[in-house]
Amino acid sequence: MNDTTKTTSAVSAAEVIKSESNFLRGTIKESLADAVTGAVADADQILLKFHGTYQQDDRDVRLERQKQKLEPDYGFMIRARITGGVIAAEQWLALDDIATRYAKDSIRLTTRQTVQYHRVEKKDLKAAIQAINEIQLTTIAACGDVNRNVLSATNPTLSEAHAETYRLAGAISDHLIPETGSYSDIWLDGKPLYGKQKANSGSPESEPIYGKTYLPRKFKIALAVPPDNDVDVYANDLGYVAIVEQGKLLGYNVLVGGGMGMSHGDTKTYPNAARVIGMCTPEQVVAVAEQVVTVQRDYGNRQERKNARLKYTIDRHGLAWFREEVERRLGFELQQARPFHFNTTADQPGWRQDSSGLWHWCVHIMSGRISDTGEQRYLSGFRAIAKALGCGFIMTANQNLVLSGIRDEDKARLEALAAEYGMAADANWTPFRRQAMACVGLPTCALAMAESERALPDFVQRIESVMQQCGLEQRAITMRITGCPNGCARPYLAEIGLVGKGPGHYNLYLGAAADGSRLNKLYRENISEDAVIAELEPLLQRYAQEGLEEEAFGDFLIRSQLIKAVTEGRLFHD
Ligand code: SRM
Ligand code: SF4
Repeated sequence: MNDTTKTTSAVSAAEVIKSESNFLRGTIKESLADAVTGAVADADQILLKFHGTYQQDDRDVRLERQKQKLEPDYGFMIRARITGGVIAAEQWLALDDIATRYAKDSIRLTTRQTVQYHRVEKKDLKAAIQAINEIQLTTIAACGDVNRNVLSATNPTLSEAHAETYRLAGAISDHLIPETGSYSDIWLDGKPLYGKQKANSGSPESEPIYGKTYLPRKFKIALAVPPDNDVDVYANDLGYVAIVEQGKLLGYNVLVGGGMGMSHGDTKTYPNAARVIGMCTPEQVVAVAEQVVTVQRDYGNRQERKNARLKYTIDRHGLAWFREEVERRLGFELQQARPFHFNTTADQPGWRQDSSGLWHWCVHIMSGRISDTGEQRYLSGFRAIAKALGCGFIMTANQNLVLSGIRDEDKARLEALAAEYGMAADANWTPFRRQAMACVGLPTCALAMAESERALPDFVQRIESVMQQCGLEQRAITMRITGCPNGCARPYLAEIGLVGKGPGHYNLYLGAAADGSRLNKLYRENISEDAVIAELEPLLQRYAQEGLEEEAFGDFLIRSQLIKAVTEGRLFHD
């Protein structure tokens, strides 16, 4: 594998590439025009991420192609940027059309409220990205060392606080979107990005917030409205938790330094749950985001990418220093944080009614994979529903889809369509199955060490059957699987976390809080799927016998001292 991010010089190679890229242009245009190969130049692979796309190859056929002396089967992953995951039926239909034309009839809902396409050929990349921009969505800064898609508590229509939170998520996203004109030059034939007055390719071009080397590393923001923590706010570099008292939105507690990524065997890397530093008013939310970003821009590690996330910057300098530095730049102090309480990280199943009387229906989708397979025709089904009902579509951070704004008289029609296309199965799913998540992993992810999305159904079925034997089938236990320790399905915040170590082998983490506020702990290392089940069986049996009413599995493991609590949101490997 090509590793252009390692270097022995003062800054990492990625920093040099950014700095010399002319605001992320590099030689992307030339790479796209080169018809001899399905790949792009090495440096352009780094730069393309800022444009929302990754070069990948099909790892299932990698060895075979090597033997045949063929170049890898290259394809591109494209990630859209969709604040809060909220789109209209027409936009869904267009996303569906893009999948059908360019991405092998498959849409993947991600753990950050957006969609990804896989296996897009280089020759189709520009057309696909253009098509996304034509529906007033974009891909800029969906990946790369910038602020990514901003998460917002699922469904803005649920309350006034949800609506305001969604509005603020959009304001943060717009404020932190890169200014570079390279995106419009490369993908949009010079047309401005949606929402921008003009394409910024003027001279001198500038990035007022980021500067020409952007951030040291990716940056993630989420806004939650208690009691739901459906955005997993503690996993983000910057989190906001709405403080609502007597129906009135007072402001947001500000959390910093969350992140999941670590490397096996490297104790200088670790997952972290974000910590509260104070509270701000709704009017201050965007300014706080800007200054948290600029502190990370100026103090983040630009030598070692593995230690470059905000969590490490904060740990090097201290939380108190970080708060003071942010306040100094803001010119005001944050207020004292207020108490809040989360119940769950899960999406509420089935129908939910908003204050205006409209209905919203959550369809749980295994790993967020939307395609037509056998009798389960999710792609066709959502297409039929979008055409018939014109409802809203909301992607959740749990890789599910909420069909939104349904009138009373359309509920039966929607249910009938869902049944017709084999999409109503989740009505009978156990809470455990509904909450289970896996990252994409093989065959597209270059970093996967073990199966994840493709292993999920089997793990779910086997653990579900143990739970059934113990009489636990109605208990909601979170389980998340990733193919490597980067943590894309946030496994370190799951009561049962499985993290790929090698083919067919996983590290087993246990004991996180069901509300997403406490990390789990490494329990067994490098064990097979059979061994995972064998380890879980006695623990689930004891939970069934000794667990208190309403006590979550993770909490039980800690109370009973089967797992020691992880203090201060940190993970220790002792
Ligand atoms: Fe992720 C890298 C997929 C959410 C932490 N992630 C990747 C790449 C792009 C692999 C690569 O760098 O070559 C994966 C592409 C796989 C593929 O074939 O599509 C990938 N990440 C995903 C998605 C699609 C997983 C999913 O199943 O939904 C999620 C897309 C989110 C989005 O729409 O923006 C996704 N990734 C996350 C999350 C969860 C979150 O943000 O809430 C995390 C943990 C939180 C965090 O950032 O700490 C996450 N992804 C990583 C990391 C580790 C970062 C670190 O600090 O060490 C990497 C590797 C890296 O950046 O070097 C990574
Ligand atoms: Fe790939 Fe690892 Fe992320 Fe899974 S957790 S998608 S294997 S980078």
